[in-house]
Amino acid sequence: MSVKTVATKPYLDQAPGTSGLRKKVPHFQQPNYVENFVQSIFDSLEGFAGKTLVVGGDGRYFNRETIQTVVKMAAANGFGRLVVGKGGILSTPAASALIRSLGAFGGLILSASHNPGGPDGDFGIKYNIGNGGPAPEKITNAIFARTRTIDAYRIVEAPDVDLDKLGQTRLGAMTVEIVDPVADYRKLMERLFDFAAIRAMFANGFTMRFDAMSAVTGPYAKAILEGALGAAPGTVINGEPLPDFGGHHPDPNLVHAKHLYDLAMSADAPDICAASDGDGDRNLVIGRGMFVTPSDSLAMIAANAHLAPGYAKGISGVARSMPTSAAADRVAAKMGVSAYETPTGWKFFGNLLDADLVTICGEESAGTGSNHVREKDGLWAVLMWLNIVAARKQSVADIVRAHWASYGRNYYSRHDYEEVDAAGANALMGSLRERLPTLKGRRFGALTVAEADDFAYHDPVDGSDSARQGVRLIFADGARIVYRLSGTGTAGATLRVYIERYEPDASKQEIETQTALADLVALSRSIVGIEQHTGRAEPSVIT
Ligand code: VG1
Ligand code: CO
Repeated sequence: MSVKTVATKPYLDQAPGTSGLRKKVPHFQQPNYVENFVQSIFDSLEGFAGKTLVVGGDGRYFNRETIQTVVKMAAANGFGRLVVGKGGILSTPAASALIRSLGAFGGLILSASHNPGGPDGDFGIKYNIGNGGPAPEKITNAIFARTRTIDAYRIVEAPDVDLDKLGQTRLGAMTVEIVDPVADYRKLMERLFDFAAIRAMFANGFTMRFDAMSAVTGPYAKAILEGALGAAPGTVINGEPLPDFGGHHPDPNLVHAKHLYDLAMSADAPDICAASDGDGDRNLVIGRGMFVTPSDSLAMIAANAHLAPGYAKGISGVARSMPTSAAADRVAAKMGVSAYETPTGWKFFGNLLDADLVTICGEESAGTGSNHVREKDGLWAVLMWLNIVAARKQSVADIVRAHWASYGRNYYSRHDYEEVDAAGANALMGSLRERLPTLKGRRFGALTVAEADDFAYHDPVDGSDSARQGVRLIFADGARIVYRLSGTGTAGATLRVYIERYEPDASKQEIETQTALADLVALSRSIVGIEQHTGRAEPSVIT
């Protein structure tokens, strides 16, 4: 088997964002674009000779081609074993689980998550380390630096590997192993949750609809919900992963999964409706007549996790990303466990989980997870809710209302101004950052700014610092407006505005969310001049 060294020139735009490198498919299809990035990853790592690399993706367009490239480059760079999900499929949480159970050196996950796929859609490559989690900034910074100087990559000349045939083959000195993408993950879920109780609940007439959005979760959801748990056939819809997700936007939010929301609010709603995103790490949970916001879901899972066998001993702590509502903090305080606030992106939870400072983590962007892997996990969150409902023998709506009554409700919404002009968005953030010192103490109608800062994080485990992670305006009554620019978009800039207000009074907890937040929403626009800077009077997506 001959190893070729191929000369190449750097691309200057290969900076990993919130979750790996994400670009449009045609961008990735430029000559050597994938090869440069993959070689830069390998060049930034040490000590992997003879070790195992896990590779898989969400099945989107360009997944298979990229896997073939990775296989040949991994062999040329000296990995000993490459483990790939059959058909090139591995959900993000399943890849994380596999890296951990195999004791692999790391893994490459190919996905652009909830962004559309297809020839003109999005693609992405992310490196995960041996704990199963996204590489920390120290590594992603090194990878980016390498992409800017790279002058050659290594690849073996060999025919493509058959990704659809289970079993082992050899490529030079490296073993290539095609594995069932679901088996390992399913066993892990069986260990964490009370499958017998959930199965009995389905046998007694509990109903569910799970929309896999023609993305990666279909095979997992069918095997676990309809297979192991006995949910009625047809519970899982859009269960076949398609390279273009059927032309849909596989983002499980109230905009792109509106049909599910409408079903959950209808007269013949199932007991629970749920969905997951392109790569299977996000979740949407809607009980009959009751949407559970992701921030609330995190708090409620933290409060009830002990009902699941895998968490019966209790939790060590809870972490949330800074823009996520503070609902989980109240649970942690009452339980007497620690609460951490991190920058956006799952990579910041890894150290806290490894050090057992926290058990449960979550983000407002429909991500929840635990120490079972080092990624957020969509199906895990859904199974956790099923376990909680089975154990409490209450509806989702009753559990949510009981939680608000005892902890208070954090009204919460995120307003996204998507694909706006990048210069305008940067100017908005720049001028807001400049004005920060002058905002503290100022009054806007009934609202007084108590704190105004740019969030900075000091990692208590490795001592690393991450600055400029989002601007927070915190008001005297604890309400918040947070501004940050997305790090996952592939066109223009996306301004995210996060709005939150706490309501302890149980008689005022059933107001429609946008109504409850109306004053803050209006201020969120006027205070920074969103329309002047972006040309948008209204957000494109409200979740
Ligand atoms: C978004 C979310 C963030 C999440 C990230 C990756 O990032 O806000 O919470 O961790 O996507 O999720 P940003 O930088 O666009 O706000 V996924 O499911 O796209 O891997
Ligand atoms: Co995702």
